[in-house]
Amino acid sequence: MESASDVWMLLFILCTLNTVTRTSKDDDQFVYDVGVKSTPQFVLSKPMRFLLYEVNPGEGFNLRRDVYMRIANLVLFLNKIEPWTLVLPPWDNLYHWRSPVEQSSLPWSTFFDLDSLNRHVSVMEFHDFLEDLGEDKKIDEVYYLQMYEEGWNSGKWRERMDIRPCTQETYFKQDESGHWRWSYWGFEGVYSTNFTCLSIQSESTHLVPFLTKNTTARAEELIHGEFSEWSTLYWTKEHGEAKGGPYLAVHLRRRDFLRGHKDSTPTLKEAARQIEDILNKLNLTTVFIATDAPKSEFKQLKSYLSEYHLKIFEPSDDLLEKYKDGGVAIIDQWICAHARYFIGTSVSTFSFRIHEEREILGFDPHTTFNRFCGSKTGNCDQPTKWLIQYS
Ligand code: GFB
Repeated sequence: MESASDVWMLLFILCTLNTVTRTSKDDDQFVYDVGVKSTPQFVLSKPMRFLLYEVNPGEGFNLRRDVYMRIANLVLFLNKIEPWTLVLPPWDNLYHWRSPVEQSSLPWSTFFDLDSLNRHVSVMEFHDFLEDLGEDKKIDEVYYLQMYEEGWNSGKWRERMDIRPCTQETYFKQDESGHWRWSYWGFEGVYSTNFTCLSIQSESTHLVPFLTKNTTARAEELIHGEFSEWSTLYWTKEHGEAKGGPYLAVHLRRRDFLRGHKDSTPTLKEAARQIEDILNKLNLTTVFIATDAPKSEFKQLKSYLSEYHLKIFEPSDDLLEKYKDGGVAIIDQWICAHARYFIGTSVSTFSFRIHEEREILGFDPHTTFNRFCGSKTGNCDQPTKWLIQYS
């Protein structure tokens, strides 16, 4: 999907646990129990290494899902060389989560099926990882990824990485004993003994040589570009023929998008005009609205479309307590994914994930890869059609 490379500021946290023990023998492959919870068995004999990451604090749920895929693919490549487990960063009071329910330090199992994630690469929850660390919650190394101070230099993109002084104040602080500390999503007592800023201009999988050799040499010299991040993802069935329920679904992003993307985000009146147009073309009368708009804006939108049936998903208090804001967002996305036709908001990763679900479900791409046009433009470029390649 859309490149998130400009925003996936991450910190990598590396740790090695020497708790791998052999548990059984399968032909000539040894199967190892890695000594940690929620982690599948490995067939490698080297000690397990752990990769933990974090994303810029202000980023939202779907952008984080995108970053997860990038890091998971990095771990996939790391595992070709030695056994690595991806430690999942807890979900902690995200900026966009506004409901009053408690949403701090949430494990990934709140929203995702870990067994499914484990089928791609070995993952574990942060709290399980800490339990395995024991009393001394020491992490070996922290790399704080930053942009090059001088930008792209020659103005041309080229892969490179260098250990550099930190270009700005980071949220890691060193205590009197020299330990580097940060809040670690509300888990106390975690620290690292090494903290390094790494200027980076690179695709995630190009970190493989750096992480496996763990060198402090100029890492760009170690990079080679033969890996395609997605080359291991393939589909063997044919494209489906999903039709969807008899409703139009839209994802209408508001709030920070009205400031950050004001040219491509429509006014409510303009959105209503575009919704009405499509409803008439499709001969439909019902539209499902997924939105982060405040209630007052939804009311206003409704007033512009009074001849049609406008639906939103409003969870009861019990459901909200159970699913939290992240779960409610997934439900919104799932309803959008099953509509006859979908219109999203330009550059929203929330909309991109709906495109992806619909493409997987087998909808005609013309019913999926659509977006609202901003008020000024009238008509606009539609989203790139990221189609599954079936083999
Ligand atoms: O998902 P997300 O990364 O998508 O962030 P963008 C938007 C968040 O806002 C979601 C809420 O995770 C939800 O918490 N939200 C947005 C919604 N639309 C809806 C909706 O229709 N229904 C529900 N239930 N919730 C990026 C952010 O947002 O936009 C960045 O990740 C930054 O932090 C950037 O703000 C400008 O790609 O839309």
